[in-house]
Amino acid sequence: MTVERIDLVRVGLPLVTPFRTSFGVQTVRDALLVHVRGREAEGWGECVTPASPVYSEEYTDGAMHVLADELVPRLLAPGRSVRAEDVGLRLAGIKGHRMAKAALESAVLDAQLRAADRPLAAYLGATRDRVPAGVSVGIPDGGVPELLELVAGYLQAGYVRIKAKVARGADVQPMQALRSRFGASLRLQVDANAGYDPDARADVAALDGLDELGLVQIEQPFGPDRLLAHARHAARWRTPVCLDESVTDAARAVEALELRACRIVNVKPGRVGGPLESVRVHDACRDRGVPVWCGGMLETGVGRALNVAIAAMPGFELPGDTSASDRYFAEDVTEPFVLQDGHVAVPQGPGIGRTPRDEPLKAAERHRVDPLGS
Ligand code: OSB
Ligand code: MG
Repeated sequence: MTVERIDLVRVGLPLVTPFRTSFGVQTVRDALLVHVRGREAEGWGECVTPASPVYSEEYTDGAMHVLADELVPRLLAPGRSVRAEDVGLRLAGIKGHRMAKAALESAVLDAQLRAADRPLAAYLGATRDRVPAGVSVGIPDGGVPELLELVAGYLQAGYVRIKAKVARGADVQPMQALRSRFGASLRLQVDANAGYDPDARADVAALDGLDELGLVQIEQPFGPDRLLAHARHAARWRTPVCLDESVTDAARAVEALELRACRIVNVKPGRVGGPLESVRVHDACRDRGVPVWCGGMLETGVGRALNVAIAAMPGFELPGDTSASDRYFAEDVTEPFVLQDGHVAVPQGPGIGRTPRDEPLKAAERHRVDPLGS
């Protein structure tokens, strides 16, 4: 792919429902899109950073800065040619900033595949043309009654499993309420976003209480670096532990599995540094018989298209947070993803198979940077 121009496009999309986790509440998706224009084709990638460094160290202003001042200049120049397969190595001199790197690698990969008229799912070795959709439900301000109502709506819409966010003081009781309202057959899992202390008695008691509820998994109870703490408690629980924040690349996934810190891995292309590292995480887990599923970061249609293609690979044995666009936004920047019979269709067009439309993109645009000054 021969580069001609690149734009970093910051967009703000209001969420249809506020999204509260153990690390705070989001009401707007503050997203950063990377638009690469090459001689042969254009490509899009989404940087999934939140506005503040609350999920990991990364945040959108920082990503914008590191992309504009470090990553883009190392990788691209007008007239220079680049392959997605080389992006990781070429950017390895910059430490961390995986979400920013992932956005760039995704955009280059999209352009490269569009130039070759090849769908991303085929490139990734996907084996499905649609993927089952779960939904991630925040902690509602209205407490248990609002949670029950939200979940009823999602089940009515067809979502095949519910992931509920939990935090100190909003854990066992609301999950028990979901069990009594929707019964033992509800596919229910929880995500703590590292909100618990493995050495605090009250926290461990709450997690032990969740372990009684027949959950599909408990996601990231403790801090990202606490692999041994995860292993210690996972050994006592019957509910499988899944790691999200802890798994920053394929090597870390292998370490977590060898330490028995988890039995399930959440794959997010942003968190692991790109689509190609996501494939390596998938392959490492598959070799070990460990199921993976595709997480989400409230992506617009650009990041969602990547996630849905990734979720179509054979090791993705559990439903992901690959929800339909209307679960997040009244109007997405791309053609929306829709829920059909509990599934979303894997895009079949070249590259990621979705392109931001002019009108909604213009309406959502807040700021634009042209790092090559072209
Ligand atoms: O931990 O999976 C997470 C959203 C933002 C940051 C972290 C997480 C999430 C979600 C939302 O759970 C999943 C989705 O995109 O639907
Ligand atoms: Mg998570």
